[in-house]
This record gives sequence, C-alpha cells and structure tokens, in this order.
Amino acid sequence: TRRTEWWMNRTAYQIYPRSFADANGDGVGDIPGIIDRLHHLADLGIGLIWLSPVYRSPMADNGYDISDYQDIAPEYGTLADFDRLVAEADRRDIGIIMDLVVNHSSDRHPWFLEAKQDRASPFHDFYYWRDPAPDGGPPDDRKAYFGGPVWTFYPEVGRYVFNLFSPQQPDLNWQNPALRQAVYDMMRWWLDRGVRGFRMDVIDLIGKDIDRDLITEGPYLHDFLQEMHREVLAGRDVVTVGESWNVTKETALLYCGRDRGELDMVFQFQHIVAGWDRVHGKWRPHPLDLVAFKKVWTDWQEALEVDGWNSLFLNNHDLPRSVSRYGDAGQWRDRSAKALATAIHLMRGTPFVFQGEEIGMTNAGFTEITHYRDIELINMHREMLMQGLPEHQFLEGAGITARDNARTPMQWDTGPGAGFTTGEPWIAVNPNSADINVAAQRNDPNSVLAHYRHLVALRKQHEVIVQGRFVSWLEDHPQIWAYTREWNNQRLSVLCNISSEPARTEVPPGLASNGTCLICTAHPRHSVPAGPITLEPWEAVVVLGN
Ligand code: TEU
Ligand code: CA
Repeated sequence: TRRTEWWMNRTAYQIYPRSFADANGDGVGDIPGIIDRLHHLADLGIGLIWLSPVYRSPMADNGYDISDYQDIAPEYGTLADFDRLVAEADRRDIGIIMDLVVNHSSDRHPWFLEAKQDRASPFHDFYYWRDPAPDGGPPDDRKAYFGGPVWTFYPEVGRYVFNLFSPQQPDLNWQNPALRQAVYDMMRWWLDRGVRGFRMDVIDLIGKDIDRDLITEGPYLHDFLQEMHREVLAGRDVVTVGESWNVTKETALLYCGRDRGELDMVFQFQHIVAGWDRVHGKWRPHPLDLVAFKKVWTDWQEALEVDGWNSLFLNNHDLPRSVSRYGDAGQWRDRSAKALATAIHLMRGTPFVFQGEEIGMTNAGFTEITHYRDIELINMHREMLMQGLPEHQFLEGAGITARDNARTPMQWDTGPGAGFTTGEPWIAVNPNSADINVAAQRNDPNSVLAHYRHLVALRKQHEVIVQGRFVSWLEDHPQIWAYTREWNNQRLSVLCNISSEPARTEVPPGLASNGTCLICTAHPRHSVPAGPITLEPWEAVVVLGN
C-alpha cells in the first residue's frame, strides 16, 4: 500500500462547461453558470473538479482545439470569472483540475497561423511538417482518429502538417524543446492562479515518432513526462491524471509508479473498449459481457495494488451514459444507476462522476444526423457511409455510443430548458428532463442523487475504501459483480446484481460479512452470510464487518 495523499479520499466530478449551466441565456454553458451551481457539488461532497477545456477556442471540438492557452473562451466568461470560480471552489474545499490539451493546438492558434505562413518562423517547428510525396500527394496514407488523412496540405509553405484528430487540431511537435518550454510556462501560470492539477488529454500521444509510425506510448513519452514533472509539478501539491486510450496494465506503472516522477494516476479505457467491435469499433457496440468486463477491472485493481493509482469511471464526455450502455434505462433506471455506481466507487482509485451521472441521466435518444453536434460523429458519418455502411446502421450504433449522448444539457429542473438555459440550448435537452432532474432528487433519500452523495461520503469515512486490499469473487458469475476490500481487520463486502433478473449464488466465506449494512438498494439486509443468496434485479449490497 502507499502513503495517503490529500486527493485520495476525494471523489472527482467532471464538468463539461458547454452543457453544465448557462448563466446568460445564450444557450451555451459558462463559468458564471458553474459558480451558481457549485452548491450542488458541495452538497454531493465532491472534492475535485475536472474542468473540461474553457480556454479560448474556435470550438471545432468543443474546446479540445485551443487557440489561446492563457485566456478563457469569451462564450464561457473571462479570466476574472475563472479566478472567482477557483476561489469559490476553494472555499468549499474543492480543487480544480484543468484539462491540459497539448498533444495538439487549434489551427487558429497564433503559433500555427505563423507556422503555416513561413517555414523560417520559429513556430514552424512547433508542428510536424513533412514534404509531399513525389507525386505531390501526402507523405503516407495514415488515417486520422476523426476520419480523413492525418496530413493536411498548406500551399503557403508547400508542406503537409500532421493531425491525428481533425485538420483543425494540428499536432504539436514535442520534440522541439521550445514547444515544451512554452507548455511548461503555461502550466506554471495556471498553477500560480490556484488550480490544483491537470487532467492531461491523450497524454500517451506526445512521445511519438511520426516517421517510424510510433504514435501511441511513443519512444519519448516518459522522458517528456519526467521533464514536465521536474519543470512544473515537482514540489507542488497537485494531482495529475493522464488520459490514455493505449496504456495497458503492463505499462501503467511507467506513468504513475510513485518513484517515476511522472503522473499520479492514469485514466484508461480498457473496460470500455472491451465492449467494442473488433472491426467497426464503437460504432457497432456489443452488449455487456459482465464476466469479461469484471476481469478488466480486477486486472487493473491487481496491477496497481501496491503502487500507482486507478481512476474509476464509466462515464465521461466521450462516452455514452452508463445507465443506457450498461444498465437498464427503462424499468430499473434508478436501481441500475445505483448498482453501477456502487460497483465502481468502492474500488481502489479515484471515482470520477460525470455531470448528470449523479441523477441517472440517460443517452440522448437522437435518431437523425441533424441532431448531432460532435465533430467526430459528423466526420465518421461521412466516412462510414462512403465505406458502404447503411445510414440506419450507423445511426443505430451512434444512438448507443456517440459522444453527444453525454453532452446534452445538465438537467437541473422541470423547466423548458431543464434549468440549464433560458434560451435555445446549443444541443437538444433530453425529453426526459421532466422526470430526471436535480430538483426532483435533491430531497429524496431514495434518489440516485442521494445514493451518490452516500458513496462520496463513505469514501471519506472509511479508510478501507481508500486503502483496502481488493479481492474479486464469483468471477465467472454472469450477473453478480462481487468483491471485498480488506484493511486493518475490516472487511467491506460488495455485491451487485448487474442484470434485470434475480441473481442466485452461493456466497463463499471469504466474501461473506457480518456487520453493518452500508448500502442495500432493494430491501433491508443486515449481513451477507455465507451460503445461498438471491439478489433482486440490480440490487446492490455493501456490508462493512470482519
Ligand atoms: O479524447 C481522446 C480520444 O482518443 C477520443 O477522441 C476517442 O478516440 C473518442 O472519444 C472515442 O470515441 C480526448 C478528449 O477527451 C476528446 O474529447 C477529444 O476530442 C480528443 O481527446 C482530442 O482532443
Ligand atoms: Ca452562456
């Protein structure tokens, strides 16, 4: 086990500012809106906010395309608003973690505007430029994550620039020390403003060698992260979270091993990708295979048992809503939301709640391409149709896994704009906002919201949740997710039925617990004795004993 850090018993909450709260009625969420709603986070017990990008940006990818790293997007507010947010959050003992998007900038960043005009500019080499192939075409035929080629031609300099996501997001050349210093300066500037750390966007991509096609977890990655740590993070009491779609349990400790001098935790997706199609990826999702899913979680719990740290999540702004994806958004909506949350929150690591998850918000229900706003979806729609995928099939997959499912406005109350806006929202409000909203749940002790409040509080109260050893049980059971945490003669037993049918099993002695029931979502229970048990659909039971 490892030393307890200030952030380890805190639950994090991700705010996607565009969709959280609109204070001025222009249909777009903003920083004053976040400030107005901080009491909601305080009420939940949240200790950290991961703030998705609020920097100045043309918003091709809702802020993951930054044109000024040291200013706030005017539609979100001003630096003064930001400072007020930091102060107001701090007053509630909530630390703000900035989203650090430095694998790429916007194509409107002044660095890029100069780079694309002039090969002799010092900023030209802030990006990866390559000469055309002999026929004038791109240097190679690699494809970008958001569709189309990774190469975009700029006639002004007669060269192609490299972009892993969209042409509006040219990759920054981390091999240039001047670029790295510019990033480190900017990071120090935000830390000096009072932010408590960074969530680092696609961080495993910064160490690439594009000429040898070594992109993910590239050869320079850990040198750069160690340099960043020395230059920016060392000696500051911050928390850093590295987003990586490619980190494996074998490589995780290279990022977050305590003696590595790199990051505090990784934010990885192997449990998500386990449900994707081998060929069509997320556009042809598979139903949940609980046994395989549990195994990924167990593997990660075990891999980071003595060193490193996990992030625990089912939702973020890039993923569908977990109740829709893994739960039962119909009959068992509330109970399935609670069961999924229980299973995730009581593991070892930092839980990340994505706005709206705490009230059981569901997928958007979009059925037409015109409903969507996301650049990834719009580009992939074009691409997949060109490849011959029938549109209805694409839309069906998108209905299950598109990123916009998570980006509909936060549902605050029963009002027409769901309390998110008094104007016309930039993306449609989910029609179920009259049923699912914060106001309806705030004072209801049986609500999903109350359940999240309880989970967040338990992590602060019981060290076994922070530090306890994780042991998985009933690994082959297709419905029940069960594990124990053990710490100082205490045992926390967690059993969740991840299905809409009753689930029967024999509780082995190692999973059994005699003590106080901390959570029981279907009917009162006092313990989990060894022997036969039947869990009701989506029932979650947590007992703390020995
Ligand atoms: O996401 C990384 C990333 O790889 C995703 O784009 C992922 O491929 C996709 O969501 C799967 O559907 C980060 C940000 O979280 C995302 O919002 C940005 O679009 C992306 O980086 C580029 O900055
Ligand atoms: Ca606004």
